[in-house]
Amino acid sequence: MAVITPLQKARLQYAPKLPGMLRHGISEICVKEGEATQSVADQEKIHALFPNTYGKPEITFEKGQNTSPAKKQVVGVILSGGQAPGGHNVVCGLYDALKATDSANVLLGFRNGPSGLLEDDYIEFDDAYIDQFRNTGGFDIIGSGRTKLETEEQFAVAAEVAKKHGLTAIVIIGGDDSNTNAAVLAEYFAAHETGVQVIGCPKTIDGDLKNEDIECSFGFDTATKTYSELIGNIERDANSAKKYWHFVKVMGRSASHVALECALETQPNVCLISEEVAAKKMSLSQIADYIADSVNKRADNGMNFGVAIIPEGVVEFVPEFSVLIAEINELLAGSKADEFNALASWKEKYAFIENGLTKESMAVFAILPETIQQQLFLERDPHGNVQVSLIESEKLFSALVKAKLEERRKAGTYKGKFSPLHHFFGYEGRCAFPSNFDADYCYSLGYNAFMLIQYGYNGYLSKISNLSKPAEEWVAGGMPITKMMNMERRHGEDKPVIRKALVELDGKPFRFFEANREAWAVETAYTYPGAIQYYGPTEVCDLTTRTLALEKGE
Ligand code: FBP
Repeated sequence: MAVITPLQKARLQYAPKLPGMLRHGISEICVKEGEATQSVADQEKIHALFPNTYGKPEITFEKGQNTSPAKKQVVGVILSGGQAPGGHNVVCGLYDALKATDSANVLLGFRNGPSGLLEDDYIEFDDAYIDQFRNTGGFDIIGSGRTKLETEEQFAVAAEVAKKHGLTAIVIIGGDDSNTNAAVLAEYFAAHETGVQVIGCPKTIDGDLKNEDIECSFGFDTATKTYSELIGNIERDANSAKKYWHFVKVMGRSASHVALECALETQPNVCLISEEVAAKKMSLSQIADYIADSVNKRADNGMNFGVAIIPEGVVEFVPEFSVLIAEINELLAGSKADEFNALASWKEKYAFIENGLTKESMAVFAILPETIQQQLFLERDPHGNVQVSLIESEKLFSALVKAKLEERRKAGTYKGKFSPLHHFFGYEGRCAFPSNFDADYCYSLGYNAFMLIQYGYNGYLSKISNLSKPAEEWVAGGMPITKMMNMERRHGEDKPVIRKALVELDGKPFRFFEANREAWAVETAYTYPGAIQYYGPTEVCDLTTRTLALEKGE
């Protein structure tokens, strides 16, 4: 029998807060339909691809007589993609609403992501099973996976499985790609008159599934608070020992929302923002100089320590580095990889590389530390491409900075000491106990998803808004997923996809950071957010992110 820690036990008892309008009991929730919607771009193309689910109205729930038709519901739920704190509460909220409506309703959980639906691998939830997972982190309630539901064949299998169980709806808890696929599946089900509805829920710690309708994805709050706690602790250690420069890489795949939020929470000396690197077309050398300037100025003031935050995806945003990666992929395509691997020494391999790269890319390659150079040729994905996300960019930048400082030392402009340490925070935050915000938000998303099902909606994303206010004032409803879509080039084809949100350089969170970073680069302006608090005053326990507060003008 697994040991349950005191915090875990206490969290199992926590009653998540619902939006005020969902607190009256299921029989007193009515729906208000808004205007018909349009996709954010490429309206004609998206309409043509989604003839049955396009243009539907936005939904808001209100207090009033529940007018949904009585119908036994058999709902399937899937957790898709990377873990994000709060996923269990989405399932719990969905289960509670479904059972509160009719105890004969059934919730099935398909195991290990979308593949569970295709393989008909599922469990049927009951109170005893669900109760163990309330307010806990992780996706281990049913597991998650990254199989994509995107082909007609897969949809046909999904329809068969749905028919076998008499499913009335499927809830897909996922990021932008998974919810794009949810929209395509919803359209397929509608076109084939299966009677199965599909509802999505916005998940990802990366924070890149947001738009004018979705204020934030769940998990971002807890993950960034967890990383910020750790970064704050490191800052305090740095400021105590005064001898190390810490280079901290944080997850977030492409977008820098996680890095930016952590910077707003902890006020480090440096934080790179990939979107800015791309906009300014910064080279590796320019980025290294930018960091070295902070190291240099602080050393001039007797502070040979500091903290720099590096977003996971930054190297892909450095134009010259992207070209280098593309050339390496080309250089090792097909049988050329075997030829390269057969070479016995790094010296021979280096000559092969020198021969195959353009002069410009070779110049970029040449300034990389040897460990990173070798990493570029070791870590390949199943298609043979360099796995950029595995590049230890925190080590790359500290090595480049070191080289810059040596040049400055020779020129007599730097006299400090530089001892770098490296960290990568990602998995540490993805399964943390959800903050009260994520526990409440996720439970509400799941509860609300069931209301959308009960009222017969298909192809909608569960939407809870007004999130910077107390939960009582949150607004519950739904938005057609097609509203968030545009056409993008993917694998050589134009595809309808939910537009991914990168950090906006004219947005309030970045602007705030930009206005303060020069001072933070030189001073020691660290802030220490501390651990997530679950019990205590609301101003400590129910804090949302700085990003959300700034976006909302608070
Ligand atoms: P999702 O987009 O599926 O939410 O995953 C986000 C993420 O945590 C990224 O931040 C990270 O780059 C990636 O997953 C890591 O994936 P994996 O766990 O498969 O290594």
